[in-house]
Amino acid sequence: MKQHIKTTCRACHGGCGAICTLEDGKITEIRPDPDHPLSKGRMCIKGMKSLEILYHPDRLKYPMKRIGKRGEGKWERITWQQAYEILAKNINRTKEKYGPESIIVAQGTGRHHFQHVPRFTYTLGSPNWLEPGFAMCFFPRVQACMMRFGSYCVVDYYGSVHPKYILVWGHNHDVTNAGGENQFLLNDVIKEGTKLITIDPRQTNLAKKSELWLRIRPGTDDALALGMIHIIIQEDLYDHEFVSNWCYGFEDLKKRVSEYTLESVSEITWIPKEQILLAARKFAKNKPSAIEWGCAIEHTPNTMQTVHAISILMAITGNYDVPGGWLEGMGIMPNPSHNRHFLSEEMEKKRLGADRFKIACGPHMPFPSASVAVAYEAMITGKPYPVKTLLMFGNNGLISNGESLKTYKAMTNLDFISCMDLFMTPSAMLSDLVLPAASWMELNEVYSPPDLSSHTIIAQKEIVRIGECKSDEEVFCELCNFMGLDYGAKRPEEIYDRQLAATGEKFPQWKGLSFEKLKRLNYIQVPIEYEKYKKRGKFHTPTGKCELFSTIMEKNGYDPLPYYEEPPESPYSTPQLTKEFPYVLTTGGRTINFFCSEHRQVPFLRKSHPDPIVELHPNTAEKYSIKSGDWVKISTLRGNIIQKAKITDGIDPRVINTEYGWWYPEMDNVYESCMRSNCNVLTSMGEPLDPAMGTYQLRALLCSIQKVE
Ligand SMILES: Nc1nc2c(c(=O)[nH]1)N[C@H]1C(S)=C(S)[C@@H](COP(=O)(O)OP(=O)(O)OC[C@H]3O[C@@H](n4cnc5c(=O)[nH]c(N)nc54)[C@H](O)[C@@H]3O)O[C@H]1N2
Ligand SMILES: Nc1nc2c(c(=O)[nH]1)N[C@H]1C(S)=C(S)[C@@H](COP(=O)(O)OP(=O)(O)OC[C@H]3O[C@@H](n4cnc5c(=O)[nH]c(N)nc54)[C@H](O)[C@@H]3O)O[C@H]1N2
Ligand code: SF4
Ligand SMILES: [Mo]
Repeated sequence: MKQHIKTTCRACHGGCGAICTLEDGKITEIRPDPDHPLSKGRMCIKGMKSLEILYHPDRLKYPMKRIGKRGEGKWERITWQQAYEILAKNINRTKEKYGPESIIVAQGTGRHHFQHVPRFTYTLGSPNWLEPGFAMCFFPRVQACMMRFGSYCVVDYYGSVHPKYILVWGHNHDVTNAGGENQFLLNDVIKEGTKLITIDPRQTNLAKKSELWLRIRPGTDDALALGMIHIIIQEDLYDHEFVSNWCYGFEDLKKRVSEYTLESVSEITWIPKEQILLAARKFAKNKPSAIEWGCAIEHTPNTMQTVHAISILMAITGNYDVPGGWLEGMGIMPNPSHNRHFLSEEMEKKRLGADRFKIACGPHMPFPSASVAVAYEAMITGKPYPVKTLLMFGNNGLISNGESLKTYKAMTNLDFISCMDLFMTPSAMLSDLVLPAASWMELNEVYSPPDLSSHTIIAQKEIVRIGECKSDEEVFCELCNFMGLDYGAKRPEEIYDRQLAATGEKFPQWKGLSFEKLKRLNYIQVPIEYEKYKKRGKFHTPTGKCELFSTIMEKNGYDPLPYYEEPPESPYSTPQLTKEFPYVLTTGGRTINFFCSEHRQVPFLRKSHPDPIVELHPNTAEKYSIKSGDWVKISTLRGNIIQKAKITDGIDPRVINTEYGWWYPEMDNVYESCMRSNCNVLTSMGEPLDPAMGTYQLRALLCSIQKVE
């Protein structure tokens, strides 16, 4: 008998509605759900091809312990009971010998278990959970919005009014679809007349669809944003009503941006003056407008101020929480408790990075994590204290952390590493224990999109299970219960029920909501309201205003107003390096086939994108006799890799772009697999780091190229 089960794809950050056909205990088809309120009958290729993930012969199916040398690839199948015994023994040994802070729990980018990792870490007694994104991805944007508006906000694709213009800023949204379903919503509004202005060193498809493409020098986005604010104030294009009634610190801002003249900004960013003027005017004069921003603006040591500057553009143009602008969420569902009460004040202060990066790691911030750069340094040096145990849940740090050679050295120094994943990744290969993780068709979860600004709750459903895989949430519950720790739930569904009960308390129409009920309904929504600050009479900030001058930054010892800082490795800050490394490197620039370091082993996805691609301009290629399809060696001060050339005039002749996330599942040798084409061999986790966030340098570095003969 065939059953058609509605659920939610989570093969990326997003949540597209999917219908899975179940026949004789096997899923035989995945198709888009036409009734889904957000994706409305669309899915991308990764979602559609997820059966190749689910039933892949190389899926990890059982817990396994290492029996050979680290990285040698010799494993023995064990039971979950034995796996929990090994975990408990190593966790307890580390705690007794070095203290709980010596244990690090690492996860990856915004997956289903994101909020459960801090809960698990704090239940173990350690303050140190981390994610290779976080300070490098999304969290700076979240923090900037929290400090400015008291809430995170997203582009409003959801009401009847659409943005007139969207500034697509360091974001390749119709490929990377930050919230998954958003790629479709963006393309819907474009069809209905929304115009784009794209700020990107590469001429992406969105840049081609744009009225204006600003080919920015990597790492100079803060200067451009400050320059645009300056133009908008100077030409009196700002929203007087919003600024005078609702903003704090306008005069200070005005003074600060006066330093950023059109001439100087054009020189810094390599963007012609007339284009900067046009972009500022079009954006400010057309209301409503919005900004779609991506992680490209969060990969330099001046990340926090860059993100601050860009978010100010939304504030002074009065585009906050208006139809077709940036939407403040309805707060439909609270996060699960993080069990933070298990951490003493002293332990909070011990979080790696807490003393330096107050906004990302500070003991008094609402959602702090440990600093990746500080944690990996501690694994090598034992300072400020020894780090001995690394528990990874959906994290392929060898590929996604900066400076892979350093990550490798740090990991090989550890006493114990466990890794829970779908596949035997390079990071899993270096571990002592591997645990099989469930994919999106195999687990129960509640998810509330759009991310952090939500008005929808969606149920993800366990339909099948491969081997003995489990969801990360189940492992957290079971392991803590096995160890006699008070996790606060025997099963993850108890936690979801509590979150959904809180939804029912806030929105009476959903009183009595439970996970079982949500599963039957598939999704629920609440109506969107706009200009909520007017009804409240205030913003949720210390001054009650929209803070152009951030009192939280000031209180923590940082500049309350944004400023530009030249990238630490650049033609201007380190001219002595340009002889050996003449090009500006950027990394990332993702593709639709792969999500971060995933999917290189999925046949359909790999076949249509078999090799890592480095993009360079025809004039640059000609200098080195490089033709399209040639292998190119790319080098920086940290190391070198090879990727295949794509020659395009959609990039500045002085700029090189490498793809991110590459390793070769077909190779047995860990080192070779993760060092040959992984762009993080080129990047840096060293100083300087962003003073507020601890962000390191994944983009805007100097490199050289050479044809591989
Ligand atoms: N140079 C450079 N480096 C970058 C970036 C860049 O643009 N340039 N981007 C950065 C950004 S923005 C981010 S967010 C990080 C991302 O870094 P990560 O999130 O660490 O990404 P991955 O390397 O893909 O590792 C995630 C692993 O989780 C596994 N996985 C998937 N689903 C599950 C699950 O449900 N449970 C478990 N246990 N495992 C699962 C996948 O198979 C994969 O091996 O990388 C950062 N690194
Ligand atoms: N298909 C797919 N989807 C994904 C991912 C994936 O790997 N694959 N990764 C997920 C993750 S973790 C994240 S964070 C998001 C990331 O998604 P995006 O935020 O879109 O990140 P990227 O594609 O790395 O970079 C976006 C654009 O920024 C440009 N860029 C590079 N350097 C600069 C710069 O200095 N300034 C400016 N203004 N632009 C620059 C690049 O050319 C690129 O076109 O996507 C998520 N979704
Ligand atoms: S965009 Fe993301 S959520 Fe949507 S189908 Fe693709 S992978 Fe799945
Ligand atoms: Mo990310």
